[in-house]
Amino acid sequence: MSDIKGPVPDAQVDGSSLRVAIVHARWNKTIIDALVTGALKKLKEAGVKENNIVVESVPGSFELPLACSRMIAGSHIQVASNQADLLGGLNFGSSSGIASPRVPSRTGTPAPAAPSSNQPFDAVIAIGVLIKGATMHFEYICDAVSHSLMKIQVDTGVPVIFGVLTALNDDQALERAGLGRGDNKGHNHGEEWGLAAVEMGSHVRRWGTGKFL
Ligand code: RBF
Repeated sequence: MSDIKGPVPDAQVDGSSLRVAIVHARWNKTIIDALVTGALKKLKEAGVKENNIVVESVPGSFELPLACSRMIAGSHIQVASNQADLLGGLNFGSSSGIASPRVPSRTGTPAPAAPSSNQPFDAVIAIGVLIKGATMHFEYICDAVSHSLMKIQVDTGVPVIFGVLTALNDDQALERAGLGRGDNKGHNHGEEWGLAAVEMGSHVRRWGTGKFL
């Protein structure tokens, strides 16, 4: 029987011009590693360049919202400081008082490829694995993290992909990372998160220029 769950893939996703961050928790690391691998696989298949992918980690899922928020802000600061460095490298001063940008020599070594940090993140994938324990921790963290991640994407306009498994037991989590212990290995949802990042990053760029299908 075919699986009716999950999105119908958008055949047009092209990530070749996108910059994407993954931030993952380190609780339940085996499952996390599989999910991150799945997300990376689909990002690369969709054309996202290796040097346009940043991977960071935090202790647990509770730390994911702050990490996403600061990484989005930091990527804008990175762009601004790169632009300032670039302008600083141009000599606009002249003895006549007339600004004259220095023309780079044609005989010198070719300019290096533009650094990937010259654009802010188009999407951030937040990956965590929360597994219910004996206390109320699970409920509080799931609630706080899911609401905060949604708020960050709406407030910043940068897609934040919800890559947080909220499982009632180990097997549920393992199966959602394609690591099921029984006959059913399940499916690695990290793959959908990678594709969702590319699709949403592309949409938001296009919508930002006032272009609609
Ligand atoms: N972090 C996770 O990412 N997944 C978990 O299943 C998880 N369970 C936790 C259970 C308890 C009792 C505690 C105290 C923390 C847990 N954390 C978990 C860590 C949490 O997200 C966070 O890193 C810490 O609370 C420090 O802020």
